[in-house]
Amino acid sequence: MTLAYIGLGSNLSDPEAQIHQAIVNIKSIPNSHITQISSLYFSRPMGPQDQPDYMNAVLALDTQFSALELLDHLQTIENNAGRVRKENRWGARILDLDILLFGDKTINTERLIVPHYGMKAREFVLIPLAEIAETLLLPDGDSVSTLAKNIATNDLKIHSQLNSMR
Ligand code: 5RU
Ligand code: CA
Ligand code: CA
Repeated sequence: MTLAYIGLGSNLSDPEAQIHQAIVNIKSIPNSHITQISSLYFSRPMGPQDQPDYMNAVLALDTQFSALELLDHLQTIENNAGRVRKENRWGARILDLDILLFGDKTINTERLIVPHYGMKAREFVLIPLAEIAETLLLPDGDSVSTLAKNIATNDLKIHSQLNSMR
């Protein structure tokens, strides 16, 4: 079994409902169990600014799958939510499910890079991650709590608890 951390994001088509439904669907991934879910957060868009605010959360999933098998499951859930791949990189999306961490593995392939390359610079990842994994260290030894404490909040706000969905 591997403890994976997954980032969830949405800024289209009722983001709160999208995140809720994504959690329901992640719960139905076989051979895997959600162990922690962060609060749901409102966040300002990073990258392109001409898009709606996001809702973001992070969850921990104990899984028997390989990282690439897990990625297949997550991409199926994204596609079933109606996600369409557009030319505009980093534009608005119905649902984005990222593998942030996969145990303490480092993965560098065409399809998948873990740890997620942007996570140390994104408050909407670090702050929810620190909420559910206070003592977690990244594969490079950095403390998630220390990174979260030192990053600018960029107006990140808790919207609601998702704990009841475990
Ligand atoms: C450049 C900088 C590009 C940071 C991206 C999300 C980035 C986002 C999200 C919020 C993107 C990738 N902003 N911007 N939440 N994804 N708040 O999930 F993150 S595009
Ligand atoms: Ca993302
Ligand atoms: Ca993604």
